[in-house]
Amino acid sequence: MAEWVQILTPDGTLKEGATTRLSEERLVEMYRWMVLSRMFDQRALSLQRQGRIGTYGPFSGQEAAQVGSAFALEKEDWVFPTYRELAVTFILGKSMSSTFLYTMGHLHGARSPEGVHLMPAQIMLATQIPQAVGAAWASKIRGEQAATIVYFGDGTTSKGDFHEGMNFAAVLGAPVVFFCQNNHWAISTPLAKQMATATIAEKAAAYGMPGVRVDGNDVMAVYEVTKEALDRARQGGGPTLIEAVTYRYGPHTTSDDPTRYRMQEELDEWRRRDPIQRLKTYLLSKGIWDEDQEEQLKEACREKINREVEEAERVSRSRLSEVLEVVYGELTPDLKRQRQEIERLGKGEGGVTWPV
Ligand SMILES: Cc1ncc(C[n+]2csc(CCOP(=O)(O)OP(=O)(O)O)c2C)c(N)n1
Ligand SMILES: [Mg+2]
Repeated sequence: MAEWVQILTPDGTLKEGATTRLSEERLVEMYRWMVLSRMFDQRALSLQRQGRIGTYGPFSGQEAAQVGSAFALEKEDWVFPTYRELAVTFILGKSMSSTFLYTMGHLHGARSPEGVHLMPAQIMLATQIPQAVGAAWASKIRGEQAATIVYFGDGTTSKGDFHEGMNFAAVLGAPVVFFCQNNHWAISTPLAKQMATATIAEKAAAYGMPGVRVDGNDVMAVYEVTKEALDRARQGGGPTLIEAVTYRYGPHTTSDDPTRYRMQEELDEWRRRDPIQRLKTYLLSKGIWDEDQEEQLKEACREKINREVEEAERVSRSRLSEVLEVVYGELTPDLKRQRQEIERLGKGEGGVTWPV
């Protein structure tokens, strides 16, 4: 395996000579977020199977990459996520109920909380990358102390927008961190069919920026490399590419069946490097966590997730006319005409029975 930054090894002990600047309290806080995120993920999967939410893209296995990087962010920073970074959005303050609403096709589910620099989840691969570079460049021009982080997957590095974004960021010295969650698969396409380089991090050299490869299942190492990159960006040191090496346990989305293209042995191998189990082992060995606390945490998470599901299910369905209302502050003449058409259809003309 190519070189990477690692602090916490899969057996839950610190690598020889490695230290973390994270306090015990912060580590416990990270652990709580990781457990809550995994339980959310499992619940969402089961809700989809019951037909209570729509298509869902699970992220179990990738909690350390998400929680570690989110903990390195400052309030002023800008965040551009994909569909996969739900744990990041929870830490930034997006509620789980609004995420459930999103998966139910409710328009308000895409909304970020007021005052939080979080963009909506991007599904069109890589398109968020040049946008994030633009946002970072704007921060630089305005002389703000903010950095931008943009998330994407391994497969996304094959798109032109990734290369354009990387080049512009380096040329402009934009304060942006490119955070790639290399989970080894782009739906059913494995990494080896995606690129001919040994790592994603090494691509940074071609653009003139640092590239860092990190054990993405090691929350301490992910925090460390992300914090360093964000601090450097805020201090005028320009962009960084981070490759967090991790694995998704579940299907790409609920419409996918990974048993058709992935070997069980590969999954078993990654489960032995589980990000949550290794942090738990560490916390137990330090005496800052015990099985009673574990039980209490799981019970509290279950209750919280139940409340969030109930809250989402209480919200009435989006009205069809809302799709027009959320585009502009004031409707354009063309959208007004479309609204009239929707109202006409809603009255039953054309046999349509959607809520309008
Ligand atoms: C422009 C574009 N092309 C194709 C797709 C369909 N698509 C959705 S996710 C995906 C694979 C993405 O893989 P990766 O970048 O590794 O991210 P991951 O889903 O593994 O987190 C593809 C091809 C899309 N959403 N957008
Ligand atoms: Mg991937």
